Amino acid sequence: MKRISLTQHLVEEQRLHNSIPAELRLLIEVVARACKTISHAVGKGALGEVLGSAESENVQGEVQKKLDILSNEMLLEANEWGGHLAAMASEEMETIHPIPNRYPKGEYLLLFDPLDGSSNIDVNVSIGTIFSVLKAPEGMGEPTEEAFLQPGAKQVAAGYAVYGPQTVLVLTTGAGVNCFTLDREMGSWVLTHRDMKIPAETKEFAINASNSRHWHPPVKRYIDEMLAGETGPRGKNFNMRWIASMVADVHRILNRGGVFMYPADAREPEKPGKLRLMYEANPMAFIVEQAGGAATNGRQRILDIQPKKLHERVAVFLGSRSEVERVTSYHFE
Ligand code: P6P
Repeated sequence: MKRISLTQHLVEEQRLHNSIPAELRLLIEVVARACKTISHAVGKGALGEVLGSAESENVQGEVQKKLDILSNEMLLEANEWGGHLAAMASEEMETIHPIPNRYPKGEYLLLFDPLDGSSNIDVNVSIGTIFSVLKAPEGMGEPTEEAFLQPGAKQVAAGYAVYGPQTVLVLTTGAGVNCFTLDREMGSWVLTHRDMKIPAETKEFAINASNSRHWHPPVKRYIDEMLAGETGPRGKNFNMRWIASMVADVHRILNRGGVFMYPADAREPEKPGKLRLMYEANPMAFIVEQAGGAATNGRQRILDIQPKKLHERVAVFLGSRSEVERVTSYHFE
């Protein structure tokens, strides 16, 4: 079958679904190009003098890796001159980043986790970039943080790159999910998986089991039933995977099914979970739903959550629809 490039795909999507206006297509192509440069930097590893800590902390209070900062700068520089954005927001920056006045401004807001899975960088385990695109509110003057605080259902595009054995880019603009593989010799993104669908049933779950003594009862019940295997209430055996890079776990689930969980737990009752709503949970929830899966915080659809703060956290249950519905139902019993 003749393979097509990201550009040809986006043009065809615009023709078929009228879902990718020219400015959004430019935005996606610019982000995709930035992911290529991040992939190149990540791929150098120790040879690129980019491993290790940057001796600084981000707004999350996490020690930043050099590559966290480098990836963030690559995305800022790639996106600020194009005229397609009003502002950007990143896990690595406390406040929003308005487009500098020397450049034209557009109607989109771009949010990203420039390098997700940082604890895996120095040990050569897959990491990635997650991004989310919103439209700036009508009549917005100077961009404000409030302009970003839209429910995930308002996203016009979302995607992630995985920097692993292959470098892949997974993308949705609301008309299904497509996956592109980086052809390193040509330097181009090639469509390799069209209209991905998550299997409704699965035998695999992903959770950091070292937190199990802190889990709330619905999660404990759900996991214990799976651990009981074929002689237990589920009547089948399950397998577990935890890569500690959300992009890698979600990509596996997109390909072969599964359920990914980062629940709230008893350690910090006021903390609703570890993952961030705006640039981790929302883009992944959009992609997962577009692939026929489901994504909740244990009680409601993630895409329906009204954000209150840019860096707010949320509990995440996402993946094969039947499993997400089951574990969510346990939260109401
Ligand atoms: P833990 C990476 O830091 C991340 O934000 C996600 O990519 C990943 O799923 C999770 O945190 C891993 O968390 O507590 O298992 O290290």
